[in-house]
Amino acid sequence: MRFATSMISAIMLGAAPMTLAANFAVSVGAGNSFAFSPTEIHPNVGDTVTFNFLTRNHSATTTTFTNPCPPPAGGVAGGFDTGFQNAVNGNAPSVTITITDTAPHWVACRQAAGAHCRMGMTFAINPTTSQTYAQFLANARAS
Ligand SMILES: [Cu+2]
Repeated sequence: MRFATSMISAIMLGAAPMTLAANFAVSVGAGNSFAFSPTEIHPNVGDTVTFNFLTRNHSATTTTFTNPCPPPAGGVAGGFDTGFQNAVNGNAPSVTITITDTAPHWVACRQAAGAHCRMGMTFAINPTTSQTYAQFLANARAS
C-alpha cells in the first residue's frame, strides 16, 4: 500500500500545472420566466457553458452591448447562437458552447423580434467594471 500511495502522489504532482476546465450551467426560462439564471458568469478560456432551456421557446444569442435587441440571427461576429430551442411539450433541450477568449460576450433571446430581449431576457459572459451587466440590461430594456 505504501508503494501504491507513493505512485499516486508522484502522478498527482506531475499533473499539478494542468488546470481543469469548468462547466457553467445556465437555466433559460425557469418557471416560465423570461430570464437567464444566473445573469452573468466569469469563465476562463476553455471552460464551457451549458444553456438548459426549461420552458417556452427561446434562444441564447450574442448581441451588442449598446443596442442589444433584437440579437442578430447567428449572433454577432465572434459570438454564438444556440438557435431557437423549443422546451414546449416536455422537451428540455440544452446547448453547450466553449469559451475561446476572455472578452465580454453579451447574450439575449432573439425570440419575438426582440420582445423577450426588451423584457430583460439577457445574460453576460465576462462583463467588466466599465461595461456591467446592469448597464447591458438597461440598454436592452431601452432598445
Ligand atoms: Cu425568449
